[in-house]
Amino acid sequence: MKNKLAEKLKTNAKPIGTFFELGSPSVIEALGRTGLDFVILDNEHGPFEAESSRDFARAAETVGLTAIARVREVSRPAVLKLLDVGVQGLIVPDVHTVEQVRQIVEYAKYFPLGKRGFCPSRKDGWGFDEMAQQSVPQQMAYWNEQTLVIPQCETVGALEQIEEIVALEGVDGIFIGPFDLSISMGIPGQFEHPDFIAALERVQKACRDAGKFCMIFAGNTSAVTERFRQGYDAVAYGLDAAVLTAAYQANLTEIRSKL
Ligand code: 3PY
Ligand code: MG
Repeated sequence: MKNKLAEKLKTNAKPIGTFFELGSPSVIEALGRTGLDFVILDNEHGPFEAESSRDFARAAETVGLTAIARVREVSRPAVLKLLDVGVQGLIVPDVHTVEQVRQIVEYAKYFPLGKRGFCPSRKDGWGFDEMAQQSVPQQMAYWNEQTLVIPQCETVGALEQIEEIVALEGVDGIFIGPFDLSISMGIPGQFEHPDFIAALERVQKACRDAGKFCMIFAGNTSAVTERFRQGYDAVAYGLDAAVLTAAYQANLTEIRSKL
């Protein structure tokens, strides 16, 4: 299946996603009816693993949502299992060094960009989908283009080497994790701190200079619009459990105020 998120990033369509934590394919089906462009299957903070992520990826396909995954760690099995079950990109948390990013590219992209292991899998109908009838080099080129590799900038280490990280071939863009970045900088949650603002501007400039996209998390609706105004290419708005809770809270408060 074509990666619609990759297309939207190329055409500046301002895609909006959310973190998926609730761990039920039904939630994915519901999210697919909201106007969201993508979901991030959170294998870092969420309770589930690759086997469940397969069912979430399948549910996302039925409602036209792009499913990417936040990988639990930089390891070959963690990367391969998620990509082979059919997620269309990886967000890589807790990156500290350029070497870690090289490693993730090696696991996630096929030759010549990396050394991804080749195996027919759910992503290509176990070798029976149309694109799987092409030559092996053609298939590898196809998946390299379709598979987004997105390291997070959320540590001082990543920030200090962001120009080198984003320039790596095989890195498609950067995702800023404001919470962990601010914590790593010693200014937890101080998103208006001049050093934090300067850090974000540095990451955005590095992405622009390298011709790569820059994504960020935003916890409320006005922060989402503000981030797009600031030039971010995509925004992850909140997480499913929090948005659900906030909606019920607001509705219940309104109902009770009228009783
Ligand atoms: C962070 O803020 O640290 C994230 O990883 C995403 O919001
Ligand atoms: Mg984080």
